[in-house]
Amino acid sequence: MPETPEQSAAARFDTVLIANRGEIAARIQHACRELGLKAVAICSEADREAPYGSTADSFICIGPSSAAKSYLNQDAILLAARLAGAGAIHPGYGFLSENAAFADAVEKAGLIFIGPTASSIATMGDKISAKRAMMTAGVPCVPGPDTALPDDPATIGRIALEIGYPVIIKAAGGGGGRGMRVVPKADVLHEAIALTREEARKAFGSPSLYMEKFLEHPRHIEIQVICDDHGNAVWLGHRDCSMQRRHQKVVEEAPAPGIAPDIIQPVGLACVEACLQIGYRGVGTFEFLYEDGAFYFIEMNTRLQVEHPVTEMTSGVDIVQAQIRAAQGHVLDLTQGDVTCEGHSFECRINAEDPETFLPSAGVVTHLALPAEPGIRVDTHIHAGYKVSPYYDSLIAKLIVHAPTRAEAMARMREALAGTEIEGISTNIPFLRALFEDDAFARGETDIHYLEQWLKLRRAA
Ligand code: MV4
Repeated sequence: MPETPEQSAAARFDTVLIANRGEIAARIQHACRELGLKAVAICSEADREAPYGSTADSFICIGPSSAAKSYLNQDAILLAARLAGAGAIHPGYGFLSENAAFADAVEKAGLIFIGPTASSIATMGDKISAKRAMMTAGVPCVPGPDTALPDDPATIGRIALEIGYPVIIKAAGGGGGRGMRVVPKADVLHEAIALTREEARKAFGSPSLYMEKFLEHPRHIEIQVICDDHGNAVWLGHRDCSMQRRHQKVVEEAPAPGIAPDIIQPVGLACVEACLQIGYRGVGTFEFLYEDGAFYFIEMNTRLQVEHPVTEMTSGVDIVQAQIRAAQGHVLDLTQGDVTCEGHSFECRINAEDPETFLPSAGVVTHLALPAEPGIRVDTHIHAGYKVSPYYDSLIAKLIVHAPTRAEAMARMREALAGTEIEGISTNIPFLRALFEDDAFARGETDIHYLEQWLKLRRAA
């Protein structure tokens, strides 16, 4: 007799090892506790004093401060999971979260990887196979072939002419802004191909490249999905993540301003259809460029993302809990008709960095005050006396606000930023305060280049 979905779910796991650090380790631990699951925290030597270590059911130091020897050490993490009796591993974001070999090793060790299958991760990790899967599923993509560029220069030249200059050359193994080169016109095409191929070979171990139309002033819009193991998938709305510097997002918001529900709706449904076609499980994000009223798929992220809270605020869905429940084998407890978008949400990433040079700033937090008014959420692992380590990402807190309208949410973020005091280290708070006074941003008139241009003008002034 086949098990019902609920029967198969019951036995899957009751203890989760959180293979991450910082704010997301704390966030995942909260979700585990609320689901009645035990949480195992791990740390490197630099994170021995991490506050979420003392609130976890077990806390295991797995290696030295260098991430390569700790948070990226697959064997050490699997050993810790075995020692602590964990039945599942949550990878968070970064580190091993999109490593297909790790997802495979977790499953081979008899544990559940809280994420999609290794095969889904591998398909989306190869940006050409990802694009092919999306085109097959009817997701709108950037003009250009869903196959690798051949070696023959004449054929490459014809492909570029057919797309129309400017084009962009991207490495199949790249993503997130790595391994790409814009080609403005034909006379520099072959040089650009040769350089990008060599970089790709070195950085990703594969010379495979593809070509797209280069969009000059798009916005970065993404769609959040959640899927179960039983053929159910929903999209939870969209976010605008255009406010970025050097491919690092700084401010995110939901919903994306100025995008009418009826133009995003078919895109969201196409994402859901793609999930069903590829047998996707858990949470995922479809990244799009949006220009002149049209959406163009660029990449899919197969992990929980830093900016998931803005979608939690507008949809009311706890995305981390939903992700863990999907990994347990539960049937998704919401249908597309249940999903709503209420009000507006912003997230500011608070980084320990010099506000002018953007160099990481390590040291002890000597004073900390955080806002706690209604409509304000702070996701952080730091406290007064916390030592910010130079070893890892500089993200130390996320300030998240929710209000009925975008203008009210902006005002609430100004209040939240005014109520945030961090001393002892430098942070980007002064810069975020200035950004939330910017008129064009307030009007929603930004694209992926806006922040870098704004910084340039500010420096010149
Ligand atoms: C593009 C593009 C313009 N046209 N593709 C950068 C990150 C990676 N996810 C894809 N990226 C881009 N792909 C085409 N066909 C411009 C970018 C891009 C970008 C995209 C999203 C957010 C910020 C960006 C900053 C610079 C370039």
